Amino acid sequence: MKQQLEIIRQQAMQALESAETPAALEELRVKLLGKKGELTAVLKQMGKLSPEERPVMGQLANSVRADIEAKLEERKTEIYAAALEAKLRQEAIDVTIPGKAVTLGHEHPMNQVLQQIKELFVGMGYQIVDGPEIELADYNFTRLNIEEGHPSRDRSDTFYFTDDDSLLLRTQTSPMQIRVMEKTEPPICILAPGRVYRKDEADATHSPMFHQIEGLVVAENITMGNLKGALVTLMKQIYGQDAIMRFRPHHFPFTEPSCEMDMQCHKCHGTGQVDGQVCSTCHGEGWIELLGAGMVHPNVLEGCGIDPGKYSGFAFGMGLERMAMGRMRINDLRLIFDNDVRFLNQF
Ligand code: 2NM
Repeated sequence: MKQQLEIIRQQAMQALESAETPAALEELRVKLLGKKGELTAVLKQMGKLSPEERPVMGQLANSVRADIEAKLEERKTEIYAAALEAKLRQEAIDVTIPGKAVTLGHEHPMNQVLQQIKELFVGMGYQIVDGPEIELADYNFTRLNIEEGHPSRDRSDTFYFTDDDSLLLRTQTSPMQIRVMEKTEPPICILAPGRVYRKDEADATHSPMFHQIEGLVVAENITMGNLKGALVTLMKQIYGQDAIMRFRPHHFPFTEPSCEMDMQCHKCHGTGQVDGQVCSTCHGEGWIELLGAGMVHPNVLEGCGIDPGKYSGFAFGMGLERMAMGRMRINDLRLIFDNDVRFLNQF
């Protein structure tokens, strides 16, 4: 019997040592220690032993059981550790593999031109001002000397919010100039860029929403010469030092006198023709219209509490998209709003 027990111990140790899975271990535990197991089978024969032998064999059997249990525990720990190790190795992340490249965007071409214009004017001492896109008709029209019944007030041209036509989406950024003038004692020197809205069908040159940049300078002794200086400086900065400008008389309700500024066409150099064909850039005009401007109307100054006898001012307004299109040689306004990266990536 002693021999039997020693054999069980020895074989158990070997079997446990070579078990590689939790399932194999469990199988061995049942086979060795279970009710129908090998050790139990031996212990059942204890009754046949003499009273002297019984405690000795009992002790031996207990030590065999203890050894098997200890070995089971040891192998269980080892197998779990090995399984964990394998799992970790399998799931390991190789932090040295290069990641997916993030493609960085860049400023929209229109905003690049806006930024350039803002920087130039800030350099000349202008302050950038911002204001509401939902405006009172009073600020958008009346106080800009635009009389009742003027075509720009028409419901087919302007987005109104109310039946009495008192609240609207601003059609220009000039209401901002009014807001500044009524609050500020001259000298005033501001630039007001922003979105404006007009009921236009979208085509290559029109959009119901576009951007305007308007400027205003009010102080003592401001003349048309100051206006020309500021605008020629701006255009040469944007279109090149060799750009040629002209001023034409025009009419705006809010300025007197008023003018428009054109740039000589860079493609046909003012001739309107390229290789005997009508120039496609200026449509044969020889000039490209850039902006409107003028000396602020005395009615407008007075309406803001500024004495037109003491102060004078100039103002100008231009379309940002049109500037960007000329600067970046873009031929369709809609490309600016589509936000197609294939287009945007070219700038
Ligand atoms: C333009 C053309 C000419 C203009 C006038 C004013 C104000 F408020 F001072 F009267 N702001 N902007 C102005 C003048 C705008 O846009 C084509």
